[in-house]
Amino acid sequence: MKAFRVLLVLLVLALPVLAGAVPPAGAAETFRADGILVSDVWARASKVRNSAAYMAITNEGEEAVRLVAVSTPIAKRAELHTTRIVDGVMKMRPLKAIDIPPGETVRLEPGGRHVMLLGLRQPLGPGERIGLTLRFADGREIAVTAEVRRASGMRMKMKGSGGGTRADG
Ligand SMILES: [Cu+2]
Repeated sequence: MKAFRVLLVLLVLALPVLAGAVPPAGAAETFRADGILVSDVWARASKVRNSAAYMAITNEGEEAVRLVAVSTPIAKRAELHTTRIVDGVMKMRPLKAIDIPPGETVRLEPGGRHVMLLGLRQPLGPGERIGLTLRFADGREIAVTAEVRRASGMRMKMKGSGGGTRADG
C-alpha cells in the first residue's frame, strides 16, 4: 500500500518532466550499418493522424554523420522535428538535419527531437512494429524497426475514467 502510494507520487512528479510520455524499457533491438548504431527505436501509439518515432543514434565512426531524412510506408510523410517551449507552450519545428558527432550518441526522445509521422495510413497500436528507413547525408541508409508503445502518462493516474489512450503528436 505504502509502496503503491510512493509510486503514484513518483509518477505524478515525473509527468510534467516527461511531457506525458514514459518510455517503457523494451526489448533492446539494435540496428547497425557502417559505423552507425541505432537502438531503442519506438513509435508512439496513435489513433489519430499523426505520431512520432524516437531512437538513439550512435556514431561509432571517426567522422560526423548527418541524418537528413526518414521514410516509412505507414505515413504519408516523415519529418525531423525539434521541440521548444515558447511562452510555456510546446512547439515543434522542422529540422533540416540532425548531426551526430563521432563517438557520440544523439537521443530522439519525447519533448525533444523526434521523427514526426504525418498522415498515418493506419492507427498505431501498442506492440505493432513499423519500418523506418533512415537516410544520411553521405547516402548511407539504415532500415530499422520501431516498436509501437503506449505513451503512458497523463491518463494513467485517472484510474477507471475510461482508460482510453491517445497520442498527442
Ligand atoms: Cu513533431
